[in-house]
Amino acid sequence: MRIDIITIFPEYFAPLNVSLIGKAAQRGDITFGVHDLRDWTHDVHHTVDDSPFGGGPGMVMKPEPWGDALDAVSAGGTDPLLVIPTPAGVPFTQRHAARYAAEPWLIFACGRYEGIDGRVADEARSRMRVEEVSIGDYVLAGGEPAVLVMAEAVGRLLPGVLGNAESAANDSFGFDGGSSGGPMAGLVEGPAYTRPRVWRDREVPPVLLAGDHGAIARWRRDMALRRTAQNRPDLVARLLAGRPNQADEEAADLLGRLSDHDREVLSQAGFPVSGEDVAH
Ligand code: JD8
Repeated sequence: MRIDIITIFPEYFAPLNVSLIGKAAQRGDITFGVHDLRDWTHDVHHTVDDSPFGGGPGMVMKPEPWGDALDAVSAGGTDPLLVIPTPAGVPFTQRHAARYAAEPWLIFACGRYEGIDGRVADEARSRMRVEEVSIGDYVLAGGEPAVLVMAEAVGRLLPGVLGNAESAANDSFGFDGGSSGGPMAGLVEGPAYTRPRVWRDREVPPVLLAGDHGAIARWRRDMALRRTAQNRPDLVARLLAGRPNQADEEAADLLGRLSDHDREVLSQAGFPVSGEDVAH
């Protein structure tokens, strides 16, 4: 996979040289190109911003450097997917990460200031696929941190990047690009434990030490259901209701995956799954 990043802070991406993603880049599983937007300015101050038409606070990024930068960077191949982080974008999810991981070439455009002149994305759409995404409902000062987040979420799904001990199949939110995700589909994970068996008078749950893998799997799913109910009631509601704009088959599948035992656990966690289901 090739990932190009256009930014006014190229040094922001030094972290891409370390850990999982760094090793993947060294192995050639991912090829990164980090480009300084100012290379496409022509004035002595390398100006990339100007005051907003219509007034208002802050500055807006000028279209010309962006147009020229995207021309140059996208000229290096065919059919890149341009991803523009913005707080106004669609929520970036594990489903996006899986889909992006199947792309041969991603270009990330990092805005700063109040954002990038709106014509840049529109003009880019005339010659390439463009997606505007947000990594969460909080305000960052620019797109760079969002690109670091997405590069890791995508990079770890590439073949060979995760060690064989790890696998994305058990990811929280579980969507590994398969039909509708792994066993943890729609749930967050429960807690994990390692040695020592006792720490500060706190014991590891005995079920994890007894070697009964069926009981361990059951216990882990119960903990995932309880933690999801506690921390992410929105996910449980989605699981139970399957919101209309969700791919029906995914909702139905997620719902279909709920055993009576699961429903009992959710009911005890305060989620009134339909009475008759729980009874029998
Ligand atoms: C790109 C400029 C800053 C945003 C005025 C603060 C993503 N989840 C997210 N939160 N914030 C961003 C994000 C923020 C950005 C840019 C992404 C480019 N800013 C602007 C609008 C309000 N300043 C993001 N993904």
